[in-house]
Amino acid sequence: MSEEILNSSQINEVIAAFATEGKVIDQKPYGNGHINDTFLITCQLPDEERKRYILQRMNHSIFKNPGQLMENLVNVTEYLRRVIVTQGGDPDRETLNVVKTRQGDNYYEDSRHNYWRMVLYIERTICLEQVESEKDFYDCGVAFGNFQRMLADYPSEKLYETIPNFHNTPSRFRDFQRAVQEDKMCRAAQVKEEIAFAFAREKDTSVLVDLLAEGKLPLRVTHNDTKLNNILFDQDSRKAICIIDLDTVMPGLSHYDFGDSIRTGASTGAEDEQDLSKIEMDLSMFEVFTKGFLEGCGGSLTEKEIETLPMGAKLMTYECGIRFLADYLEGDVYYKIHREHHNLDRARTQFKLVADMEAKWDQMMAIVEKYK
Ligand code: ADP
Ligand code: GN1
Ligand code: MG
Repeated sequence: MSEEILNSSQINEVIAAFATEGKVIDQKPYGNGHINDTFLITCQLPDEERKRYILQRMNHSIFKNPGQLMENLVNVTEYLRRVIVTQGGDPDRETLNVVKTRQGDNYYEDSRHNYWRMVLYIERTICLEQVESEKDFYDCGVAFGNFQRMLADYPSEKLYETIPNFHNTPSRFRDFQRAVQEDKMCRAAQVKEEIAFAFAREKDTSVLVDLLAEGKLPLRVTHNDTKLNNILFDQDSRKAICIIDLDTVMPGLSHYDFGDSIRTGASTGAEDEQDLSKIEMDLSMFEVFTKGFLEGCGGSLTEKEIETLPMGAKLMTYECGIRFLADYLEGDVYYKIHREHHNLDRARTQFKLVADMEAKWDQMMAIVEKYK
């Protein structure tokens, strides 16, 4: 998505609105998120120490109500702080810490109606784009499971739905169908195979929402965007310490968090890999994450939830695929792209993963059965 390009003097003006410490000595674009514009800000303190901050322009065309989004973020992180302290953890490293504006607000609206927020940069951490070892991915499972457990008693009625129907796969399918019908960029004819792949799996889209409607799966407070680069590892201990990107914390199914992690962490290649022979769903990674996630959830998942986790992995991957393909058909208006056909490449990796999960379905089912 391409909003107005920002220049450094505009950014300096925005930084000045926040209650940072010291003198700003550097600011640069940062990270690989697909949605917000992220900057790393460095300030020099009087004693030669440095303090760093993450400044983000929230994507206002995706998050329609930045005020509600920030209220969620502040409430959830304050709640997590209290839980982390009770558990003897370090709340400055284990959750995000919002830096308010000099006026005391949670976010800043600039004169061009861009919405900005700031959090403390968590020092001595690493953010991975791809899993490097089974241990890393097991740790991710524990951390995402823990996140869900820590928020188990959070009053969900206090959470705004920042993106309605975020993981409602049938609704995502209807959006995809509309994009195919409208075919705004006249690209549908070139991607017939991918469109057919998606249409052939329409009946799967409602499996989880139907179980929820029938009362067979519980609604929980979930993160909803548990891709690998939304977790920070401690540089020294290599432990997964902090879950970030809390914009979509909303009521959801545990499958959403499980599935989106499998989609990214158990894939043998990058989300935008062009050589599809490099893309598979690694069963050992699937297993270590399952083990970690269930441990992190502290035994709270029901038998039905556990036995349907493979469907969470498949549907989150499929849903992501149809979202990328819909965006390609609509002219790349949602996700940031860095090359032509980027969204198509991303959709293809997701569909390759879905096909591989279907081929490995019995083994995936046997793994979750083992941990039930
Ligand atoms: P997006 O919604 O665009 O994905 P994120 O909030 O995930 O935005 O931030 C983008 C990237 O910035 C992350 O993947 C991570 O690398 C980095 N990042 C974000 N917040 C922090 C933080 N508090 N400390 C360190 N790195 C961070
Ligand atoms: C986006 O914000 P980021 O890059 O962590 C998207 C997710 C997708 C993901 C695909 C708010 O996540 O839903 O699964 O890209 N976030 C939003 O990589 O749409
Ligand atoms: Mg992110």
